[in-house]
Amino acid sequence: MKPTYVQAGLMLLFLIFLNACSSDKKKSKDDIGEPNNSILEAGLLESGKTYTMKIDSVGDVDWYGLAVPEQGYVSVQAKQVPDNINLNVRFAHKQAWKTEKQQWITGWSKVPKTIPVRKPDTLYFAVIDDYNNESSTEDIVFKAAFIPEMDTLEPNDDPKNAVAVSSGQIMETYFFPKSDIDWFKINVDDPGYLMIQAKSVPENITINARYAKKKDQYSKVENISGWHKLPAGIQVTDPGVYYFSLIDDYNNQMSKDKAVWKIDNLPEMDTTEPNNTFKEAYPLKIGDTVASAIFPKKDNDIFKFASDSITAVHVVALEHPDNIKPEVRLYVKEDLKEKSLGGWHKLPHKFDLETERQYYVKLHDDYDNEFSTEPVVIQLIPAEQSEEEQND
Ligand SMILES: [Ca+2]
Ligand SMILES: [Ca+2]
Ligand SMILES: [Ca+2]
Ligand SMILES: [Ca+2]
Repeated sequence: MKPTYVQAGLMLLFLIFLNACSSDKKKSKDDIGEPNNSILEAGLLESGKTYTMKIDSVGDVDWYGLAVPEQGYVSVQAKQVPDNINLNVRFAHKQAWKTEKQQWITGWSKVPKTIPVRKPDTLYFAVIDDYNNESSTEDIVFKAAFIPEMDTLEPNDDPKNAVAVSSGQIMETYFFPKSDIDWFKINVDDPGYLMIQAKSVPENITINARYAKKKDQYSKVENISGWHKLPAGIQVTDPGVYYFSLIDDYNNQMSKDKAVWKIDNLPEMDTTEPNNTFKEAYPLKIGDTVASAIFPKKDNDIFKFASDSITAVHVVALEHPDNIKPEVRLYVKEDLKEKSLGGWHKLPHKFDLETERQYYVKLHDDYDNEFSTEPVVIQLIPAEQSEEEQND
């Protein structure tokens, strides 16, 4: 008897069911299998699920894809990698309509690797042995995972999308993934200082900050400081928009925990500023007392005075903050250049002078590693010839 259409239909369904079972079995072994040597053959992965793969011939390239539902990150990790294999991964977008089917968006880098992804898309990646000169029949266990965005201020990887902040505003940012850089900008109305301080930072992260500025509104943002660990301050003598970027110090750590920090625009507390160059030296007379703050870190305060008929001067510190160890150095102008007369001296210190000369005295903290908004108060006291010297 001929099977009815219904029977045939049922048989077909049964076969489909069997087939589904067997492919399920295959999937449960998580081998999404060769061939996957090009982006067009890439096996689509489920986020966070572990799979196995092999670099089973020299030069084997395995392609995979992962759906990215929204802005976030994609991480590729592997375990049980055979000793002779160094897995490298490179990410790409698919461009089906072009001759070159993959548009690379990163270089090759070691697994594990996490990259930011700004838009929903299917992200593809290729996995190889680093020099394409090793192979192994052993299984490598790997997974790719989508990590939702935790840093609501991203993307802020360059000055063009710097996040505007205001003085004292509590900021929460994330240094994720490795080599993440976060840009910010602040409008300075009143010259003084900018000071970035952290309240809490993930244990493995050391924030470094660098300041930058545009010469005018049409020019590029240019760095105006080196990288400094927090607290990181800078003197701002002109009003305007100041930029700054934050990174982990060696760009080799990342964290899904937040860093909490703020930037303050502090008013000038040091009436002798700006006094950071010999040209800007703050004028004193022998006998004067002056208060200046060593702020921010590495601040130098330069003063100038004329010796007139005086042959020696004591520089004494009448008061200074506990953390600051003031030191001074004497300079004189020679052939239009300032020349130091010896090294740094702890206070009090007596300097011998030639009469009728212009001198400069530079004040700093001994290791340039401390700063304070409280002033160092110094006085230049004309030295009487001591009795000892008179007796000579
Ligand atoms: Ca970030
Ligand atoms: Ca960033
Ligand atoms: Ca100062
Ligand atoms: Ca200064």
